[in-house]
Amino acid sequence: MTVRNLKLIGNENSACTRSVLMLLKEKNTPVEFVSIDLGTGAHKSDEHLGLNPFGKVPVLIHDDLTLYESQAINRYLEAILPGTPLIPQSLQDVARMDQWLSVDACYFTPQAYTLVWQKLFLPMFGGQTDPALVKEAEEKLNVVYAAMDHAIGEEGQFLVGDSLSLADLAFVQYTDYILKAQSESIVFNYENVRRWWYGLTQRESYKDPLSVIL
Ligand SMILES: N[C@@H](CCC(=O)N[C@@H](CS)C(=O)NCC(=O)O)C(=O)O
Repeated sequence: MTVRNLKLIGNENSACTRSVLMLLKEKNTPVEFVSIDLGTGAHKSDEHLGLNPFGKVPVLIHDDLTLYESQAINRYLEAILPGTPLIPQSLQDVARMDQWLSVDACYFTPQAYTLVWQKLFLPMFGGQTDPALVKEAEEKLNVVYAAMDHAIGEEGQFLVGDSLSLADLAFVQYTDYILKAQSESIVFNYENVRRWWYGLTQRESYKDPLSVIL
């Protein structure tokens, strides 16, 4: 079964958008893509706020469904698309995956966003990095990466079980930005996280997520 008429509204450089594109690439599913210019504030227009009242990307439109929040989008796409499953089989592993998705939403992405904004983007817009905010975010992210290191384990390649799941997709893109923001020590302090990262970066879905765009 091929699923057509998927439309994704996002930005090519947005971590949350890329997480969805990565899933689509894992499923070899093409998508119509509408690029929103975050620099000009197009995501705060009345038109976009009508799709996502929080003024963020990405947004998925499929038939009658308009859906925001990248992890909700990924779960929906996982449910409707054929291909290798990205949800584990055992109930215990599903519970572990859900735990990591919650860690992502509560402890990881908000801190990663602060760190990346402060170190990478604010200076581009002429602002000044606040070292105290960076320090706090790095300390909190250290706790997350230490927990991830433990979950991956000495032989492991993935956060849950022995195959890629939605949990891995939730952490890849902001890890990329954390590395670009030159906070690599908080990622690479951890041997198992380092192996996890290098494994994921070998995947076509990481190397070329934009190739699913029609
Ligand atoms: N929890 C949301 C976060 C969405 C989000 O923060 N998107 C960013 C791009 S990664 C955005 O739209 N930033 C623009 C802004 O905050 O003004 C998700 O996973 O979709």
